[in-house]
Amino acid sequence: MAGAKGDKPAKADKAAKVAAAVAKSSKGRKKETGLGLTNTKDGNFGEWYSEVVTNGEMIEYYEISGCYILRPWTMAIWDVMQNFFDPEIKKMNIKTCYFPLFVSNNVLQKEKDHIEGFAPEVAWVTRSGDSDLEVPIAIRPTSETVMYPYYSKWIRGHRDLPLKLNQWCNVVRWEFSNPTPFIRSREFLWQEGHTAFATKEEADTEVLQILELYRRLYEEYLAVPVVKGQKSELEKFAGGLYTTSVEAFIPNTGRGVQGATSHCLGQNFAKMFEINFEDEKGEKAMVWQNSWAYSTRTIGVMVMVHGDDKGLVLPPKVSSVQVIVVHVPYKDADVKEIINACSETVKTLCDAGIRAEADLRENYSPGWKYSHWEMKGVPLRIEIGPKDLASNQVRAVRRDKGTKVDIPMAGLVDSVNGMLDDIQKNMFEVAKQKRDACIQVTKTWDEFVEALGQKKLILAPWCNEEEVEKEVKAKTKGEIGAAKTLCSPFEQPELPEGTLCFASGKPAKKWTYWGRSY
Ligand code: 87F
Repeated sequence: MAGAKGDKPAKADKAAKVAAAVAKSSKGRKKETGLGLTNTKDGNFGEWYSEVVTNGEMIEYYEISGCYILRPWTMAIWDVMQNFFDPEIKKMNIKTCYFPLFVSNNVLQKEKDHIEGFAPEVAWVTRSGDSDLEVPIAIRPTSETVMYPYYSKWIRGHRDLPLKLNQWCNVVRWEFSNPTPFIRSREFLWQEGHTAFATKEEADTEVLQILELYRRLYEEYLAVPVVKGQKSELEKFAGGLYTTSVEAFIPNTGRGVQGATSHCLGQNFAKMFEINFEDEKGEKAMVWQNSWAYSTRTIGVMVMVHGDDKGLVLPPKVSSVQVIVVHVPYKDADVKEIINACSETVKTLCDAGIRAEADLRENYSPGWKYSHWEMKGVPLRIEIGPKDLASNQVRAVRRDKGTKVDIPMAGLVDSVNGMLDDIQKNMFEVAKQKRDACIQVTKTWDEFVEALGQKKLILAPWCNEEEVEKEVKAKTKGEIGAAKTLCSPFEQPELPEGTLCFASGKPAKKWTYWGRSY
């Protein structure tokens, strides 16, 4: 991935920054590090991203390349998403399970045709202690081959169907290109759903139900606009029948990013793993299968879309702290009284179900705390000083817009709830406007090449031929990666008779999004 920071945090940079900040600190407080980011989102996106996730305390870099420590600030977001998604799939009668991390070579190879392209990414355990294992054991890169032998065993008759399982787990894919926290890491967390049905219709219906949950996860929780659509034959999961996805876009880099996928596997795996059942007529039939997943990549997309030059900007719905209360002590003021007011405020908010905390540390100045919590992306800051106390109000500052308002203590909960709702809405609207401003309709090859150079999200009429997509890929191959199809949106603009494919000049079959991607 071009334009994104690779492996190592710029340690030297960081040390220099801290030293400079300490030197600048007029009050000479040792801990005053000035905090700000050294890179801007527009200036050097890759370095900016790396700084945002580390300074925001989401990620710590680890000594093994491509592996990252997910800190509590990250896991709290993951928890909120899981607390939305898991009950939704349970309503669909999907059950939780857990299969082992390891796969034998034998079983992994069963999926040979489909695993072929992925083989270089499979990690193996070859030794225990000093002795070599008799046969190496693979670490799951995904769990089709782990699970489906047991689907074959468990499914006998039509009464065993549907079989609908989901597991929350880690997987390992030994990527070699440009590791990036959340977006491309060698180990990541995800949920993987694997379902089997008696009919294709049931499978088709579920594919879209799950995709809609993924859309809601992005749009309602992460405030990131996505496009629902179908992958091309070249970009779909080769083991399946068809792949649907939600696609996000990062305006700063001009790259699309596959947000989550929901596949209809058809009967390919049923054939390979002999997942058969006796139908109602007593005849032998093969199951229809789906698989679907979203991963910790979702969090990286959210950071890239919303973050700014002050750091993270978290949507209220997923932020582990929605309101940070900071006391502003003035000389001669009654500090105790201010601190009490802060604690009272936090209690009032927490009692109303708002995730609020106070930062009452005395060895940091209010200014330092403001930048600290801005860096961590907390949606709303409440400041309380002597003047606020006197007039029975607090000062509220929004992370998304930076706007400040005084709100009366009476009715605080309603005001804060209103502001949090508005921040959530506004973040989505702003992200959508920025995304939409990048969409470029192109009808000819020349327009396409120009738009690609301008980092656009391209919507073009296409003949839907695999050879043509391969040609486009080959012709746009460059240092920063080739253009490919992202998806054909389910919501198709009108395609008038006689519209031609932008690339081949043949009759166009559908509108498709194209671009570089992560
Ligand atoms: C890497 C190594 C080995 C992707 C891999 O999308 C195998 C694979 O099968 C592999 N990378 N895939 C495709 C995964 C398909 C599918 N699996 C279940 C999903 C959703 C969850």
